[in-house]
Amino acid sequence: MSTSRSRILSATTLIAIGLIVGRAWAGEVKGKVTATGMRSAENIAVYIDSIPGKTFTAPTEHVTVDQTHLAFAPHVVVIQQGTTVDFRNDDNVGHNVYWPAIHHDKKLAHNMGTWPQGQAKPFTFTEVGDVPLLCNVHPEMSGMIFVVPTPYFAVTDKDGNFVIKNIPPGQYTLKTGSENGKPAAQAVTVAGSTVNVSLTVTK
Ligand SMILES: [Cu+2]
Repeated sequence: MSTSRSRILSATTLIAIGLIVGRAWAGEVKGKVTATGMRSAENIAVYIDSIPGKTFTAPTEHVTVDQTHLAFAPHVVVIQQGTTVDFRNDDNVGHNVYWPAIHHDKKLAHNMGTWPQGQAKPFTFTEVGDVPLLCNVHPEMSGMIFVVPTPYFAVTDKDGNFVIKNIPPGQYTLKTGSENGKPAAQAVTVAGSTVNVSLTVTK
């Protein structure tokens, strides 16, 4: 066997092993968001933007957004496009859930109505974008859902740290979404290990 032929064969074998092992080659994006002109870097959505030629099946598992102690909990949620959110009322007062737009598109405004304590109402988010949650009974209540096109996302902790795991190798665009800051974007290459990134979000 010639050297070049054996090289091609071993390369093919490596690719085959990679395909079989799959996740073993997956990497993670780890980083920190610095917030400029904002109160904190907490609760910022960080996600991999849509990948050309790739579609993802919507998850069957529901995500819960609770209304408890007169607040939306969690305050910020990131979900993959197509996810169903169960809006739950855990207070002994009537709440309401509505959003005036999705990604500034007022045609996508929706009012879920009001329901009693201990009950939940589902909604499936098929449109990508930010969904500002409000309650028309309590004007001080607010929350945010970021609907993103891939299953690769995270929310920053109180210090702005985040980690997105199990990302297949490739070149992607990392994006942010936040309640008060402008969206930030950055190119990122994942190659089967940890990629460290730092992002700045400006008000
Ligand atoms: Cu309320």
